[in-house]
Amino acid sequence: MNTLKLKEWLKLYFIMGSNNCTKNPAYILTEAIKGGITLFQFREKGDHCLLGEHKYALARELQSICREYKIPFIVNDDIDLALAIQADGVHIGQDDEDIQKVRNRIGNMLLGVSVHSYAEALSAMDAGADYFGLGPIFPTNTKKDAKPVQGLSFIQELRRKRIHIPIVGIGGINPQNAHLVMDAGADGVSVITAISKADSPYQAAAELKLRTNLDYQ
Ligand code: TZP
Ligand code: MG
Repeated sequence: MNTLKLKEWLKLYFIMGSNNCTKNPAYILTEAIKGGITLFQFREKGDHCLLGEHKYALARELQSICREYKIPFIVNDDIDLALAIQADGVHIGQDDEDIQKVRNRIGNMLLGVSVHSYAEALSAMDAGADYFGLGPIFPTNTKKDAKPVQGLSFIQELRRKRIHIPIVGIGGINPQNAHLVMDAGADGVSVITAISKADSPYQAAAELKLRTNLDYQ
């Protein structure tokens, strides 16, 4: 897909599942969109997550909100779900289905891959990844099996090694530190709790938007 358009989509990348919310997920997503998020990932996993038809129903509900506001809707891990509801893309990690197989299954849909080393980055690119998720950049309590904190250095390393594929940072990102992620060479920031658990998801998204756009002015 068009790289410039993809980079626009990745600027403020909001991720959420029902267990990341203290308020209604549809309300949070709508507020986040009004605040300026540019892409949404449905990530229904971990303790007390929805399964089966309940997961499917929430996916459809959130997807229809994204469609109304023309925000791309990406599904984490669950390729069957993504295909069943014709999502705009999928995001997978290194422990999920083989990247090349996923690419073959999803055709032209957007494919994001989490990478933690230069070697993983090269093979994900070869297998057809459209963008990388790099993290955790800062400490986070949201992902129980997160790898050690990488800080900003891995983003800088990939850029130094002339990896030009779009990159989003993830993990512990908030309005105060988001600009550091952009300065390190990322195209966008991904956040869960900074928006999903904010008193005002609208305001949290708007503040993040302001910070991530600074370097483009
Ligand atoms: N992958 C690496 S860290 C993380 C994921 C899914 C969790 C990010 O959540 P938060 O709340 O934005 O720190
Ligand atoms: Mg995964």
